[in-house]
Amino acid sequence: MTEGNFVDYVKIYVASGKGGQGSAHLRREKFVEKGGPDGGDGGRGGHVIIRGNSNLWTLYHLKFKRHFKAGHGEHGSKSRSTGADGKDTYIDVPLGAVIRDSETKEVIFEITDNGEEKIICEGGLGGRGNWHFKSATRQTPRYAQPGLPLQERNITLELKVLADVGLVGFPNAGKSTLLSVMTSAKPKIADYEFTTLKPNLGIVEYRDFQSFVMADIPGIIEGAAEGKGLGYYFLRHIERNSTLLFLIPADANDIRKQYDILLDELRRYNPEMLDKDRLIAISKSDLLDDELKAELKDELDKSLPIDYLFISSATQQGLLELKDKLWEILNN
Ligand SMILES: Nc1nc2c(ncn2[C@@H]2O[C@H](COP(=O)(O)OP(=O)(O)OP(=O)(O)O)[C@@H](O)[C@H]2O)c(=O)[nH]1
Ligand SMILES: [Mg+2]
Repeated sequence: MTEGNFVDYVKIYVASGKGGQGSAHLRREKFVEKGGPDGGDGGRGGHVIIRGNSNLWTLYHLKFKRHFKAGHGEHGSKSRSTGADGKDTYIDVPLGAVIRDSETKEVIFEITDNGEEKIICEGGLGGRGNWHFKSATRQTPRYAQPGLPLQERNITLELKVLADVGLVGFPNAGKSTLLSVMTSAKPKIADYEFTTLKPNLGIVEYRDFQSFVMADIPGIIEGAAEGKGLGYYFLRHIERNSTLLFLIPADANDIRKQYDILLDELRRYNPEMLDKDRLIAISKSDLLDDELKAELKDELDKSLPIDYLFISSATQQGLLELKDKLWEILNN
């Protein structure tokens, strides 16, 4: 079974660090009679900070680590020496991550920019050392402030925007194979239906270091919207894709009919799915010889209502053209 890398929802526990305690040290030196207070301040506890990272596309990296704690501030010490601040903990998230309070479900904030940092739990302030409390009437205060306590909470991270291109097709259409040749993702591929059980994401590198994300989901069959096959549950993963790439194999009996069935399942699942940009790729075109291809082309030019192109993951035929076309659609 393929283990999907497509994680768009995680619950985690975060806790900042406690503030360090202020010191109540009294200076004592051999020949100084009243040394006086010289206790330094405690350090601040570490924050837990959420940071946007444009190289991330899913929350997969957070799936197995559920607890994030920052370091505690160190205590102050003699000679007014301030304790070190606790270490901040960073949680990197993809852009478009929405952070909610798990209990109230309220949105706390959203991360939209690369490098953007927001504190989710503030570290406790360090306590002040005793020398701050020295006054005319109290020359040797023997107390200092404790550090402020840590903050903790359970939060939910959710992705709003996941991928740019979602692959749609019947089982065995070659979706996972296409993902494996266009990206570095390594989904399971096999000559039987429902090889893919969980969605997979890959990053398609485009010219000039630009890229877009492609999502491979389990095959859709007629009746998917009513729960047949695996289609229904996974359709939600392409709900957020801006563009849908329909994959229909060159050896399909009726290409137009397959397209109509797929489209109908999407519509029944959620009519808004039809608002997305669409493109058809005729996969496994290496199965056609030139003559067959010309014949099919004549037919498809008449029967298909939207743009299509011939591709083959096996021979790489049409893949550059496909990239260009997708890029053009995504940037319009
Ligand atoms: N000849 C040829 N065969 C292909 C091509 N692409 C995929 N196949 C074969 O088609 C079969 C199905 O490929 P998959 O990529 O697993 O298909 P899928 O759409 O992901 O299937 P599900 O995960 O079951 O929905 C495999 O045997 C592939 O080797 C191609 O370009 N040419
Ligand atoms: Mg597959």
